[in-house]
Amino acid sequence: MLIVGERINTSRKNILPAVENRDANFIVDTAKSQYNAGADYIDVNAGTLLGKEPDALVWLVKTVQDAVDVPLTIDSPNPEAIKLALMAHKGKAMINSITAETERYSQILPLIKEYNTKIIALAMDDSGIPTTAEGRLTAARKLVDALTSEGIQLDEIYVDPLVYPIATGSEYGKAVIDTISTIKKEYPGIHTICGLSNISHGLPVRKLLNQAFLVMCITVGLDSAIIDPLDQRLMGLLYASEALIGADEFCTEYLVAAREGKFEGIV
Ligand code: THG
Repeated sequence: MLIVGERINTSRKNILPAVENRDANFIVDTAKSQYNAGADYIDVNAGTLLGKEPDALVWLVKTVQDAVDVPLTIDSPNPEAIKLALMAHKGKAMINSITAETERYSQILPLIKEYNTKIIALAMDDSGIPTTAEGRLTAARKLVDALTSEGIQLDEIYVDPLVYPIATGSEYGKAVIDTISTIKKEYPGIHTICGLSNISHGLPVRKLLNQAFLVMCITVGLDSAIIDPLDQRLMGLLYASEALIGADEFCTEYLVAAREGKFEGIV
């Protein structure tokens, strides 16, 4: 499982002032704690700063990578900000994200090629975010077929079905599950990724829903997740589910996590 740490995002109340004040220590601590908890990539998102976003994103890339040897997912609606962030990035970045929307697609594709990045492919097109699995699959297939025809390898593509709150439509969880399972069958070797926490928006005891949803997604083949790696129970369920579904050969990752004490305090 490829784990992307989600905590460096200006939509979080502690991160916003830290970025505005260029508080490098706070950002480095947030990066290190996620890395030590098992994050393979760290997401950086300064999207709420709008006009000040490009400078902030470049500062985040440099600040994190000066302190921690970890690649980043560059999470931005702004292609210009993504380009500047990629210029500052060391190693193999992941762009978050491309879509099948005509404009977004044409702006992001050259960046994937020029900077040889991994890419998160959102299952949406010019008609918006489809609510059904079939609609998401149509958008995802169009996008994946276009990317592969440009020479991008399936192993570099992370399809994100886009998670909607089940409080706004009781079938939205199932739509994500069906999208993941179908994409994995149709494109062997491709990756799937989710930001899980949107599933529980508007409901009480959100962590319970996030945890159950992660297990369900892993069962049908989710192999990457944008999560808070400091949530020990979520991480425990992640390692356990991977071992149980046969995605962790010889249960190696589960055993290492147990030996490192990652499950202490949750059982
Ligand atoms: N797919 C892709 N990228 C994404 C998302 C996705 N990037 C942004 C988001 N979704 C994933 N990242 C976060 C980051 C922080 C939080 C949730 C998702 C978070 N949320 C708390 C909440 O919702 O209650 C807020 C807590 C706080 O304010 O501190 O922390 O789906 N490709």
